[in-house]
Amino acid sequence: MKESPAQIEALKIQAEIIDPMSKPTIAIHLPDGAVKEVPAGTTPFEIANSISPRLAAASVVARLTPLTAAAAADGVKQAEGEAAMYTAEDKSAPRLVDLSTPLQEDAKLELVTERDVEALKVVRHSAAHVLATAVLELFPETKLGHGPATDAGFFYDFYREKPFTPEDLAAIEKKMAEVVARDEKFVREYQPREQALDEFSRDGDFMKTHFVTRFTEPGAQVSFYRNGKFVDFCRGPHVPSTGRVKAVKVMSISGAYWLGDEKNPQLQRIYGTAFFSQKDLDAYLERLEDAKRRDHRRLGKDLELFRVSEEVGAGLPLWLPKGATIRRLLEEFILDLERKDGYEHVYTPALAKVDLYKRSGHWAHYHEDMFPPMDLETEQMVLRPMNCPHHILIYESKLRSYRDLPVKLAELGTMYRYERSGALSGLSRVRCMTLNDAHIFVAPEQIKEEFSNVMKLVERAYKALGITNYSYRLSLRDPANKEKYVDNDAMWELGEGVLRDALDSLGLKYKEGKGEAAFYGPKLDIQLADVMGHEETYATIQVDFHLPNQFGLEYTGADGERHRPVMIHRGVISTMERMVSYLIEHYAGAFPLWLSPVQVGLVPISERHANYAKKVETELRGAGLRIETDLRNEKMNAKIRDFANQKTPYILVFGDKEEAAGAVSVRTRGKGDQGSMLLAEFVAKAKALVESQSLEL
Ligand code: TSB
Ligand code: ZN
Repeated sequence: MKESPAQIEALKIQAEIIDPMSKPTIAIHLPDGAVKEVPAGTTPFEIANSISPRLAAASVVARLTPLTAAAAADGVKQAEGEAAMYTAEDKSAPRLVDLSTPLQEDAKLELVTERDVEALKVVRHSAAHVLATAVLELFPETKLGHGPATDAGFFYDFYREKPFTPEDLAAIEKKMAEVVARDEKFVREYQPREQALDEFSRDGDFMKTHFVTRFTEPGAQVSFYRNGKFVDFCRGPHVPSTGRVKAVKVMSISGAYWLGDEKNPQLQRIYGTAFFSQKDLDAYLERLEDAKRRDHRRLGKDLELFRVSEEVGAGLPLWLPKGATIRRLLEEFILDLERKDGYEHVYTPALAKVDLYKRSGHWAHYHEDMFPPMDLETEQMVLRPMNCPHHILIYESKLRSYRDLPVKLAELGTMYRYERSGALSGLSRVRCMTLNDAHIFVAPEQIKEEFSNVMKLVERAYKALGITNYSYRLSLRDPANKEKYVDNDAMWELGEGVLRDALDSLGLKYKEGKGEAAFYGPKLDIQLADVMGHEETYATIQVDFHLPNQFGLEYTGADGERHRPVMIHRGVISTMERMVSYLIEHYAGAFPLWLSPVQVGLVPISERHANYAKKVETELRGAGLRIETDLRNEKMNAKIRDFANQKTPYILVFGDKEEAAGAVSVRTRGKGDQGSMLLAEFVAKAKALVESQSLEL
C-alpha cells in the first residue's frame, strides 16, 4: 500500500520545540471574546476547567491559533527544516492539540467537543492506538505500521507471519475493551530522531524505521504517544485517555503488501470504527446492514438483473432479461418525457475518427479517460467517451436560423470510458454506458430559459421515479490544472456567471465542487446519496462556449448576420447503468409496479388449475402486464415464497374455488393476503396503477 497524500499528512511529525525564553504569562483568547491571562505552560484542559468542569469533561481536544509573531516565524523556521515531500504546516494556522499541551504563547483557543466534526477523527485515531495496544499485548511479536483515522473509522497495519484468525480478531476486540476500561492517559513524549531510529531498527521495526526516516528531518525531535506500556511514533493529537474511546468495534481485516510491492512482506490491515456513544455505533452498524441488504451488486445477482463476466471484462455489464426490462422501461419513460418537451431524437455511432476528438479538445483534455485508438488501414478510430461531437455534426448538417433555436438533439448515447479498475463498481461506475444525453443549441439570451426547462424536466422525471432527496453541486474547474481544463479564463468566468445566475433565479441552494467541471465548461450536477451517504452525480447541466467555437458553429440572427450558438449539454436520468443501480438500492429491489420486471406472479394450487392459469395469463398479458407462472410441482407456499423473494408486487393464487368464481386470491407485496377478487377487477386495478406510474401498490 503506497501512502496516499492523506496518509502522508497523517504521518507527518511535527516536533514542538519549546522556547525557554517564552513569556511568564500569556494571553489566551476564547471564542466568546474573553481573554485569559495565564502562566505559560497552562494547558487547554486547565483553561476549560477554569471555565466549567463540565466543559473540561466534554472537551476532546483544543483548536489553537498562535497569535504571536514568534509563532509565525517559528512556522517558517520549521518549514525550512521539514522534508520536501510534504508541504510544511503554517504555524499561524489553526491546529488541533491535546488538552494536555502546555501553552507557551498568546493564542486563540477553542475547546473542541463532540459537537465538532473533527473531534470524531481524533477519537478514531486514538481508537487505532487502542487497537495496536491490544494487538501487542496479545501478539507481542507483531510489528507496527501505521493507524490513521478514515472517513468510516480507522485502521492499523500490522506485520506478523501468521495471519490473524477471526478468533484472534474477537480476542483483540475483547482486549481493546480492557484497554479502554484501564483508562490510560495518552501522554506525548519526544525523543531525538537518531535515538528513535536506533531503537526501531534494533527491534526490527522496519515500518516505523521507514516512516521516521521518510517523514522527519535529521536532528529533529520525534514525537511519540504513550498509553500505559504502549508507545507509538505519532504526531497526535489524542483524546485525554483511552477511556474516552467509548464505542469501538473491529470491523474487518484485509491483506496488502508493504508499500504496495509484492516483493515486500504482506501486511494485515485491521479495520475498525469508533463513535462517541454506543447509540451512534449501533445506528451506524444498522445503516451498514441496510446498505448490504440494498447493495445493487448483490440484488442484481439475487434478482437476476445483470452480471459482470470476467470473460467480457470489468466494467462491461451484461443485462439479463429482467434487468433489461427495467432498463427498457426507463428508456421509454425518459424518451416519452423528452418528446413532450420538444427534443428530437437521433442515432449516432459509438466510435469515430480520432481527429474528431482532436478537434473537439477531448484528445487534449480527456485522453486519459478514453480507450486507446484502433489503427485501421488509413486512419485511427476511437471509441467515443462522449456523444457531443456527433451531435454537433448533426447540428451543422444544415443552415440554422434564430427561428430554429433552441435545437434540442437527444440520444440514448452509448459511450466508453476507461475508468480505472479500482474505481469500477457494479452498474454505478462502468466502462460501457448509455447516457440519457442531449445537446441543446441556443442563442446566448436563451441559456437561462433552457436551463430552467431542463431543471423542470429533471424534477418531473425524478418525481415519477420516486427520487426526492437530491442536492445541487456547482462544479467548477481547478484553474491551476491547465491540462484538464480548456485554458480560457474569460470563457470560464462567463459560464460560471451564467450558471450562478440561473441557480439564483431559481432560488436553489448549492455547494461548490472545485475540479469537478467538464473540460469544456462548468456544470450543475444533481447529486444523489446512497444509504451510507456516498454521493454520485446523476443529472447534469453544462454550459459550453468551447465546442461551438472549435467547430465554428453558426446560426443566422434576426439581423441577418452570423452568430455563434452556445451549447447546453445535459443528462437527466444519467446513464442507464447508474440510474438502475440507484433504483435497485433505493427500492431495495422492490420496484414500483410500472418498473417491475415481473409484475404479477401466478400460483396455480395444483396441476389441475393449469388451464385456468392459461386464462388468467391471457387476461393479464392482454392488459399489458408482465407475468410469470409457476407451474412446478411444488407446494403452494414454496411458490409464494419464491415470488416474494423476487419482490414480485402481486402474487395471484388460485384453485377450484377461484376458478369457479372467475376470481384470484391476491397477495400484495408489503401488505400480505388481500383475499379474493374477481380477475377482471384485479386487471383493471393493476392496469390503472401502471398507467399512473403509481409508487404505491
Ligand atoms: C451530458 N457531454 C456530457 C453530456 O452531454 C457528458 O458526458 N457529461 S458527463 O461526463 O458528466 O457524463 C454524464 C453523466 O454520466 C454523469 O453525470 C454521470 O451521471 C454519468 N457517468 C459518468 N461516468 C460514468 C460511469 N463511469 N459509469 C456510469 N455512469 C457514468
Ligand atoms: Zn455532451
